[in-house]
Amino acid sequence: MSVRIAIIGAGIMGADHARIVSEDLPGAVLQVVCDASQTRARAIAEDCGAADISTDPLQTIRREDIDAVIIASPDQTHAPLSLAAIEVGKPVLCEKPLSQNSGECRAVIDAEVARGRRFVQLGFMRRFDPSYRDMKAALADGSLGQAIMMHNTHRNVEAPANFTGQMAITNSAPHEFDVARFILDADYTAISVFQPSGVDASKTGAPVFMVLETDRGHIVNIEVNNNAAYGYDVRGELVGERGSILLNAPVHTRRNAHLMAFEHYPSDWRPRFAEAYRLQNKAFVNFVRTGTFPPIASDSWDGYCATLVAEAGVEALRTGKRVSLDPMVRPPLYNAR
Ligand code: ISE
Repeated sequence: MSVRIAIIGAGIMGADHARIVSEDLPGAVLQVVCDASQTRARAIAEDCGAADISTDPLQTIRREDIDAVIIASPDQTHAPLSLAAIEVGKPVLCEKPLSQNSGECRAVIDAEVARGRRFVQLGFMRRFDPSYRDMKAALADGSLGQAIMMHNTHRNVEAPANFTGQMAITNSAPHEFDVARFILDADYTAISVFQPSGVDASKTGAPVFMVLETDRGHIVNIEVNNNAAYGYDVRGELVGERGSILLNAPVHTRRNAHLMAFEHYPSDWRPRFAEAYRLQNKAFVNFVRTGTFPPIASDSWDGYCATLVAEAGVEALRTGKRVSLDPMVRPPLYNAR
């Protein structure tokens, strides 16, 4: 039988998940689209052929005709809705971040530990991106030697109106916090955050530059510039003792004209990471069917780690000081990789 999925939140990511479920996920059906706005839920349900719509997320999660839930509603709803799904024993694919508050992440971990299994697959989709996967494989095959550093750049065209420098750390950078930690197989021990002088820090989308240290001695730097103007651009380079590997974005053509060469940039992250989203959602359906957590996916523990470092980053930005992170003890449930 097909996995019957409810999507909660019919904004930019909810709409994308609805399209993926209806067009690209054999073995899954889009059963319900739920959104606070009935009009928005209906529009997406009609576009993607969902069986039903709802405006009540808790009731949606509890419906008997729902096997699994994709949470794509605003950040502050992620943890409470994940908890509601765990309570009724339904697997969740939750958009990042799990919460912007580490205490709330801890509550999700406690609920999973109490039930003795993982329910939440977290939407840090970059782990599924072919270019990051190549990077991880290159490190594993030994050709680069030991990893030393990882450079990361994360640029959006224009920050949403509510975006502060703090949200560059709590909403954008968690992607890098997670994927660098995954590739390097290390935990962070400290973070320092810098802002170019002359930048109005209260301005929407003020850029930040972060330097992180890991418990295996790596240095990781991350530039987040949410007002880069020219396009959505994510770059990364892993530097090892004997070589380095750079991410390539999927670019299909290069145009030559007027004595210049041009390549296309997408206007946001969806085209850049389309394959990552598809593979991530496919892994989620497999998780729902088999009960086996996808080996490379992020879980609640990974979400907690990303939020802890984001909280430390916010403090580092506020105080201008390097902030250390305490070593963490991973509950055995999350060792099962
Ligand atoms: C947004 O919320 C995302 O998740 C995107 O992947 C990221 O690139 C963007 O910076 C975030 O604001």
